[in-house]
Amino acid sequence: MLPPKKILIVDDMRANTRLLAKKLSGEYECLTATSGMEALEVVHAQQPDLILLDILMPGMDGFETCRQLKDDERSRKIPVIFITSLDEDEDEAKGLDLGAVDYIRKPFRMPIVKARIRNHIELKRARDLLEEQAFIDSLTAIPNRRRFDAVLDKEWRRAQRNGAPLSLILLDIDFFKKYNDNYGHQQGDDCLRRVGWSLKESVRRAADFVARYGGEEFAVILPGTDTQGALDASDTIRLRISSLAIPHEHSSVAPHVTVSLGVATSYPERNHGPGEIIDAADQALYRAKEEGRNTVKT
Ligand code: GH3
Ligand code: MG
Ligand code: MG
Ligand code: MG
Repeated sequence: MLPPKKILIVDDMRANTRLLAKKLSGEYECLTATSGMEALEVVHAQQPDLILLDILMPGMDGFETCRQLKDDERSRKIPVIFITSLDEDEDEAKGLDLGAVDYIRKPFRMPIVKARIRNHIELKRARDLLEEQAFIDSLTAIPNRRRFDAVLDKEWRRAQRNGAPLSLILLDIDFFKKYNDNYGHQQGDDCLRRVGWSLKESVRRAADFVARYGGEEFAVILPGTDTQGALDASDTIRLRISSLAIPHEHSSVAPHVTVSLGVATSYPERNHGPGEIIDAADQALYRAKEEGRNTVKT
């Protein structure tokens, strides 16, 4: 059984939060807050699945709270439903303009509140699933090129800010065309899956990011890692994939599947883009191929 979804109920009147929590607690885990500030704290600590937000509150009102939630990457995607005694059309329009998904007027009717919550949680679930699928490679179930581009961009900008090194490994399976020709595409696909998983298991740091970069090419982004660290990681990867001992009788380097790796490290400067680290890793990979494959080059 999945854990119940979490709903944050925000209202300056404790009687209101208590009533809603009581009515919803059969279906949901209910969190409460009695001010906008407290709501932001609870949101960031607990990551609720949906927020019911009062508008008229002393201090920061619901509109401002919603604005801040939508301005923050960590809370931007959590659906907000206003639940308020303000019943002018302008107020409702303003609430929806601020990014709320719905607007319920007090006094509310509980079955309607419940139905709307259920709908918005379901919509959010479907949206999350689609988004996830758009960023996952369907063959290997690891992140795809689209995801790679987004992560590299983010890490590049982070490294620009904090002056830390950023390393990139590009990995390419040796003589994979011959592998397909000899064993067939199905087995080729299996080989790609095994290499992808092995790669994922080889990287240890939480910040390290593995993706399928293209056909039989994979990439690893290593934030805060210098050249030596990236070379060490590359050797671990190379040996680990080699030790899978996937038979490859037509390979000229070994009787099993091997990989070549190109490593690049940057200290990203302002006005430079991540294209240069990709080019550098690509050139290093080319050298690894030239120098006989089953090796790592910078
Ligand atoms: P090298 O050692 O120089 O890298 O030689 P190679 O044969 O691996 O290089 P090449 O780029 O010529 O061939 C890559 C092959 O990868 C060709 C293509 O059919 C195969 N490939 C690409 N994507 C997939 C896939 O999704 N599944 C399978 N089975 N094969 C794929
Ligand atoms: Mg109020
Ligand atoms: Mg290739
Ligand atoms: Mg290849």
